[in-house]
Amino acid sequence: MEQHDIAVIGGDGIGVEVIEQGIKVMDTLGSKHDFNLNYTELPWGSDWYFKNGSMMPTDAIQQLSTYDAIYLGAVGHPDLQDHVTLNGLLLPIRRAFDQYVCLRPSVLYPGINSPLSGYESGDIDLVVVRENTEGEYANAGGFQYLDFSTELAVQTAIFTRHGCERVIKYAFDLAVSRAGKKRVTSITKSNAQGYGMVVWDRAFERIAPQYPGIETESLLIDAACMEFIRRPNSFDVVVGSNLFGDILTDIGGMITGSIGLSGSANIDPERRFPSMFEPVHGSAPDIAGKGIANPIAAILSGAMMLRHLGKKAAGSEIEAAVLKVLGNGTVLTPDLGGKSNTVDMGDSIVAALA
Ligand code: GGG
Repeated sequence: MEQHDIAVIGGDGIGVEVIEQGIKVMDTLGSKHDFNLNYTELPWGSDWYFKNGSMMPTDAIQQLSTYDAIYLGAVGHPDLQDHVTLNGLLLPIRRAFDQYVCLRPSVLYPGINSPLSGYESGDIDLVVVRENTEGEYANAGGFQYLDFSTELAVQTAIFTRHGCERVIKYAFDLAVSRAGKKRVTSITKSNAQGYGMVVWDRAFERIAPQYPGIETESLLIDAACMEFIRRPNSFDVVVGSNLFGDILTDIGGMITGSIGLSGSANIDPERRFPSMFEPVHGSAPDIAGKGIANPIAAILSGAMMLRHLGKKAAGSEIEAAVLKVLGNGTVLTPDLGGKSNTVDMGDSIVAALA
């Protein structure tokens, strides 16, 4: 039986609740698909911060490097500033392991109503490929005169030719492999951001001709936000910078019914380091502890992890079970208009696997 060592960081808020369901679902398939996931729970996040003064230990990256993959819930706590939680855990992990591709699909599933009228299941089926290690989330900048009336900050976005080209190339390869519209949309803002985004555009223009079978378009981020609402069915693969990808995938979640359905993968495509799988949503402190969070985003992130580990059939089986449960429409969490709880949803997906 194949063994895989998985580092589990439930993190904060609903992160812990939804990850439990993901583990339950994945474990259901182990013996059928000949794998065993050995989980190590790492109690890092905001509670760790309150006790130790940091979001994770100083040797966290060293510890994580020994695992085959990382399965993460969420970070964010109402008593901690968000830049502390994000810069103390999520972003350093993505950078340290060069997880330069963040894959975030947005699919309108059976039984789910889009808030946009006129779209049926399957009409919206796009994937955002978000640059995940540099751009606007590069750790470059600083404060001066903090707490004085002259307080100032410099926040620098980093766009390298290498960083842009590799993620754009990944997006094109994905468009070739998907049974989609064979279309790559580049998201930019080079009219206003006349340096970094110009390097981005130039990389896109250099890579695109290498894929003559793929249609291309380039949209400014503001227009892209509008077009995600106006013509979401026209998109196939969308490639954008770290910040733009982050924003667009929240819109992608909402137009496909709920961000509680959006899984994601932070991937090192060269497989030198562990990749990390996490729901797109955050810790949702308003519903944390109530047991009503939708675990599907975490469950679908688990399916992406299994695919990455080479267990493609198991990943597909989980996706099919999710579609079956949503299509039945009897077990729905409150974000989808239902009254079921987190465990009910996890259990019904396990039952659908059987
Ligand atoms: N599930 C991951 C999580 O906690 N996300 C919160 C967040 O703000 N993420 C920003 C990002 O993905 O860059």
